[in-house]
Amino acid sequence: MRKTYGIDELKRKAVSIRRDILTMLEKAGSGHTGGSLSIVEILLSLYYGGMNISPEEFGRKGRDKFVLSKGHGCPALYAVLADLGFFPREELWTLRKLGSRLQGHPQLGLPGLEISSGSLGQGLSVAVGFALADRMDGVDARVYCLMGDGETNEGQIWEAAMTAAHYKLDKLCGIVDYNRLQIDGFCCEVMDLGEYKNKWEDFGWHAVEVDGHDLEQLKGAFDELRTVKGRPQVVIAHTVKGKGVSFIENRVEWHGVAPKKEELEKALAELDEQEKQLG
Ligand SMILES: Cc1ncc(C[n+]2csc(CCOP(=O)(O)OP(=O)(O)O)c2C)c(N)n1
Ligand SMILES: [Mg+2]
Repeated sequence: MRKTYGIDELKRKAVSIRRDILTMLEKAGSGHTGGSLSIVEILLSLYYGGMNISPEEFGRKGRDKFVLSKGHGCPALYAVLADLGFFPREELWTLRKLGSRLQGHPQLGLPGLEISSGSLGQGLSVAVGFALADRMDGVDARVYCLMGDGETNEGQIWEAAMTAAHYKLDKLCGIVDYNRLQIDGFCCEVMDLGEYKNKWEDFGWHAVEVDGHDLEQLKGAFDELRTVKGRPQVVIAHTVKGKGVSFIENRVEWHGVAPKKEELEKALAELDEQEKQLG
């Protein structure tokens, strides 16, 4: 039996996952801080409830599958996978080291990973392939694909979106980490995404918007979307890049840098405070 997690437990977990992310990045001396911190609740909602997946089931036909299309957010995924026991927790501290299974972008070979990723724009196409393959195999499983909002500037995303709607892939669920920032500025300035929900709907998807840090809203959305028939679904998750650390939140300069020792200490103190507030 898979363990079930309450919202309060997951809130505490979000703090400890953020602690791990920041510690890993500081030890690595490089990596993507903002875009890792923004996806914590999305990952928790899927891996600790929404998805039918566990280390024991990994590799079993019929498991739900997760594709981290925004591969640079992998410190968050690694922290979650380690916490669930996909690999030993000590390995977290080898992030980005030569020979480590935890590379700066996900590389197949690490238990829990379904694909290598990092070249943006490709993950949704892979997820479409997984969903089609499951259908052909008569397997009843869901496929989740987490994209960045800036990433959806890529044309390939929309080719995959059209394909998913054409084949009525109702086991496919996309999630967009809608944190409004990309590598070098606000999405609306770099390449405006326009009427974003409408865009997905026009491509034939069932789209919903949630607060991407609200675990109850996320759970509600993933539960509801499981019942949608004949159409792929997307969760537009409104998030804050760098969520959880005051001096990292919404700062474009925190896209691709790791905290230094004293920044880590300050950040960990903030997380300790948040944990205390949770009681
Ligand atoms: C094809 C490709 N082009 C460029 C990059 C470099 N890159 C890494 S992260 C990033 C920004 C992506 O923005 P977004 O999808 O909003 O993710 P966030 O930074 O918010 O996590 C870019 C351009 C890449 N990884 N792949
Ligand atoms: Mg973004």
